[in-house]
Order: sequence, then C-alpha cells, then structure tokens
Amino acid sequence: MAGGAAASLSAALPFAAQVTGRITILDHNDRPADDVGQAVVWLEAASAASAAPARSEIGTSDKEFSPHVLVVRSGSTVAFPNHDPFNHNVFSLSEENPFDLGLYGRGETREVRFTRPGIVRVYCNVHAQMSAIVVVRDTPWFGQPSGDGTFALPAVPAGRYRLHAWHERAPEVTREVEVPAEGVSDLALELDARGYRFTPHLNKHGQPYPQQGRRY
Ligand SMILES: [Cu+2]
Repeated sequence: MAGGAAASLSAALPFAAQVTGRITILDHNDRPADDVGQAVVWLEAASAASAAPARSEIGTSDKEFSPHVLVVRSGSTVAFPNHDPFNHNVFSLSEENPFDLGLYGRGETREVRFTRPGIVRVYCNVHAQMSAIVVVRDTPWFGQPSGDGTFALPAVPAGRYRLHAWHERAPEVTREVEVPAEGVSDLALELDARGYRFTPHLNKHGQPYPQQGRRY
C-alpha cells in the first residue's frame, strides 16, 4: 500500500477507461451464491491516487442495517440514521476504526469518519442480529457488483493494478491486471464461500449477547 505523499493521477484522467468483469461466488453445495451483490471489488495501484473522501449512509430499519455492505474511500464519513421506533447502539470493535455511537432513537443520526483502511465490522449493542460491514479502501477505484455479479469500475487510468474481490463469507481473491488506454472487459473472478462458518459476534464489551429477554 502506498502512503504518504500521494501523487495525484488526475493528470492521467483523459486516458481513463472502464474495467468491467463478473464475480461469481461458489456457496455451499457448489451452488452460486445469491448475494453476490454484497461483494466488493477494487483496484490497487503501485502509486497512490488522490480522491476526495465522500459522505455515505447506512440506515437502520426493522432491526437491519441498509446497505449491509458499504465500500468507501478512507477519510470518508458514514452517517447512521435510526429509522426504527426504538433505540439502537451502533458500534465497532475493529482495530482500524473502533467507535461507539451510544444509544439513540428514531429520527436521530450519528456519524463516524473512517480514517484508516480496513474491513470494519459494525454491530448494534442492543440487537445481536444486526450487522454491517464498511470496507474502507485507499484507492478511488472500487465498487460492488450488481445482483448478477457484473461490475464496472469507471475512470481507471491506464497502468498496472492488482484487482481484489472480497465477500464476507469468502477469502479475498486477487489478480494482476494490465489496463490499456481502451480499458479492460470481461474479467472473471471466482470467490469460494464453501468453507464459511457462521460465528456469533460479541457485544461492545466483548461479551456474548444475552440469550433471553431481548431488549427493544
Ligand atoms: Cu439495534
């Protein structure tokens, strides 16, 4: 990962092209996963490229985070508006971007700035079933596939990259990609989720959630 003095590649943008492809995920019983749209793809370049951090949102409705997976540029701010008529407590124990937004109710929004790259697992301290993932990347070329697995990364300057594909149930897959001025299409990547096993996460105190007497 390049860091420090980030050289701007904006001068190369007139030559930027599109990189497209398709991701498939092999799930249990060797079937293709139906949630391939929750995967993330990104291009890693040898030199850092500057891009403005953005503002994004993960809302809570019916005790679910939406979207479930979000990819952002490092330095970006994510708001967590609560649309439910009861309290949530959004938190992360991640090494890169730990936070605890505390309890807050309907109509309230609290936000977090994700400063360091990482795969940040986000939970609610009240509702054990709630989970989201913020994939924070140090590159401007990232995206998520459509429901059929196809993806398109626009405005990629010609050059040599490492293409990464990730999904929460599968080990990350990478491959080297040479992007010519006219772009690249039809890249195929397969993720293998067959070895995935669900393990319950802990609450913000590092303790198991209560099994009974679930609070609202
Ligand atoms: Cu909650």
